[in-house]
Amino acid sequence: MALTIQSAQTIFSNTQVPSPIPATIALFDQLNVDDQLAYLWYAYTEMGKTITPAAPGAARLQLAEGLLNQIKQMSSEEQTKVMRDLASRADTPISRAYGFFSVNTKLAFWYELGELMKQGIITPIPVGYQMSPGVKFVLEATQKLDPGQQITVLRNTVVDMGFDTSDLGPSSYPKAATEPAFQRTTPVISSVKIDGITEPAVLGYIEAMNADNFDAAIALFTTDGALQPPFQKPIVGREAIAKYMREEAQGLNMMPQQGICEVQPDGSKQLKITGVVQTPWFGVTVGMNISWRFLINPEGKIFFVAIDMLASPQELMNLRRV
Ligand code: EQ3
Repeated sequence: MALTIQSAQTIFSNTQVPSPIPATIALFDQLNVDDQLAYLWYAYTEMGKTITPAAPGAARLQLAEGLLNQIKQMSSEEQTKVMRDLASRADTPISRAYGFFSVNTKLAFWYELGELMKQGIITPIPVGYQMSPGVKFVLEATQKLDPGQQITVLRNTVVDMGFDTSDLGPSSYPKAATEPAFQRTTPVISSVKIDGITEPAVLGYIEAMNADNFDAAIALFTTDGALQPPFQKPIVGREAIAKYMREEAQGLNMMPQQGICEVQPDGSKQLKITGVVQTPWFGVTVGMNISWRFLINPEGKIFFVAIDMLASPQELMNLRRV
């Protein structure tokens, strides 16, 4: 039987337990715009007492510099309006420009705005703002998450801001900026050992990703292969996966720990591996518990891999189908 992405998505689906991350984001989405901005301020500054993101490099900040300079010139009311427009995804020139930024440039933009707010150069949360019960409720829900889940909530809310440019025709795209590299601060993890796993495509994938060698990683996929990032639809085809990896998978430290491999009657293999991933934004201070679900075709190529955030550390051991 031919492998399909739809059926691949269902492998090991009975080991999936609902993640508290989308539930927390759903609560956030119900807040009004000022409450959303305030929530992010309190969540970010509170989190900053224990973990702080690394400053984005100069090359990345340069991509956001034009917008940041425009905002710096504005009155404090105008600055507040820009932030409200971003949070409400309004169609304004700044909100459109932000919508075209890559994920990491969006994060760098807000990182810098946050720094400028702390210095008093950009107006902080709206003047006279009083924390509403809704904000308190979402903050309390956030405090119950582990640090890896908390930074995922922050990341996903920031990524969703700005005007949704996905429906605009290619003629409106600005010239794509080259994605700056993240400097690795920790040594590359080169020798990969995963309890229970000897599959060369999987070991090769982790090794290549840990060296930011996306060409080598892509070569392990079938031409019609797919990669499904957490909470997203599958990205299909080598070219699309390569673009995604260059934008979003740089500088990651992947530390798979254990897995299982089941050979199917047609010779394909289904593997589930659990472990920890670190993002260059927070380095070794935050580990995210994740799983990879691989479908390897009978020729040993990756047809599908889904990356899922685990609901709790206990899920690291949840490898059985029963
Ligand atoms: C200024 C302030 C505070 C207040 C204002 O009112 C509003 C906002 C938005 C503010 C600023 C907020 C800021 C600066 C937030 C910054 C958040 C950051 C830097 C979050 C970074 C998170 C990174 C994460 C969660 C990375 C996760 C990566 C994973 C799980 C990678 C998985 C992958 C694997 C394992 C693969 O095998 C394939 C690739 C893939 C990438 C999917």
